[in-house]
Amino acid sequence: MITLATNDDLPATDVDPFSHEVLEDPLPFHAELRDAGPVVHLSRYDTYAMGRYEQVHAALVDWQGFQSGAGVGLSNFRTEKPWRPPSLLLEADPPGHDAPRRVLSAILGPRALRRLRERWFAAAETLVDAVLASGPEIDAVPALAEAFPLTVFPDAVGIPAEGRENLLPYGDFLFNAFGPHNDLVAEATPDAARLGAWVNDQCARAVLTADGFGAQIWAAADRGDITPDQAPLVVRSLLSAGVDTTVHGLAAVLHALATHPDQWQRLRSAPHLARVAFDEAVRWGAPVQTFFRTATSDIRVADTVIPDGKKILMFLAAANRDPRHWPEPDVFDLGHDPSGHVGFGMGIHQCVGQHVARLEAEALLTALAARVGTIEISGPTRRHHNNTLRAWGSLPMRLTAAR
Ligand code: OVM
Repeated sequence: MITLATNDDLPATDVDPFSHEVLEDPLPFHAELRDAGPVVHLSRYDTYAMGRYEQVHAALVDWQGFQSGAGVGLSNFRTEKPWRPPSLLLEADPPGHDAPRRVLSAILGPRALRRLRERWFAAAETLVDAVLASGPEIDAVPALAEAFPLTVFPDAVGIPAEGRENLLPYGDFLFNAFGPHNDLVAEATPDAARLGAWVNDQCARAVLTADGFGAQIWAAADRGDITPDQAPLVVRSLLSAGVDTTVHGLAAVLHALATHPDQWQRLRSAPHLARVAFDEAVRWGAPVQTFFRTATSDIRVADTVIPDGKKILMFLAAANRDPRHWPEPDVFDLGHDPSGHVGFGMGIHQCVGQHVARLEAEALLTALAARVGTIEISGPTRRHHNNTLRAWGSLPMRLTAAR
């Protein structure tokens, strides 16, 4: 590798950000990364890393300099064959990216979601009543964080009931696959082809209900807004990005509220803060921790020149807690203004499903705030390790009904 003179001062680390030690608690590594400088070389992967808000934000909005089309994982599609056909949204650049993006933005936009609002609020109320009836102690991961998205989202897409148990394992594998080929990937690889085939089968027009997001994507193909061969891949994006992300986003906000009783009481007395609570949890907990980009030329960042074709790992989670940007980054507080956080990304790829995620969170938190008096951790919590997601495996909680 040619090391340019200007790179002589580039800080380097041989820490593996995808090791179990870092995945268990990434916060100390994130602080080291930010303090080391605006760009750090990850020697283990010959990759560049950014942990500060300023550079992560700048890279996210510079799609010309930091492309997605070579993959947003460690694997470089310029030289390696992707494990599945690339996403037309996530793993694409303009101009190809734009038509699928426009189609999905309209289908998942705030106006389009209005018709789901009442149904999702009612579903959340039913779920919370059932959880409260099941006893005071629950595991909030399966009982709430997984149960609610799985109750409303697959129906909204319009996939059949059969096989929905494949959704979470598929997402878990997909988000692991953005990282290196470590034990997390190896352990799930035997199932990946079967899960991928099942997901692909759900994207066909014939299996989708007439009124869901999936059918609306096919209708966009009928109008000529996308081509018919693009439609199943756009449906696949919904099934890829729409389940595990919201599950772990909801788990993050539930954990935050259970460990901050003052913020929980604040939410109860001002339930309109449900959306702020969720965005603050996405900032503070960052369910999607990292994504890569690829340098499209020798590109200067601060005093470093990142060579053409190198992968850059953007630590969204570290940027969301950068004290150079945020006044109280490590505090979870409904009085914060979390806007500008990069937990949903930023720029042309910023989460197209964020309004869906916020509506799910608003429905669930509103139902909880109206029915639950106290919410506290009641046993040992357990993390679930994933190369991209910051996830909870178990959140034992005691819920008491509001009086
Ligand atoms: C996609 C996709 C998959 C995973 C994540 C994501 C966070 C998108 O297939 O388009 O965005």
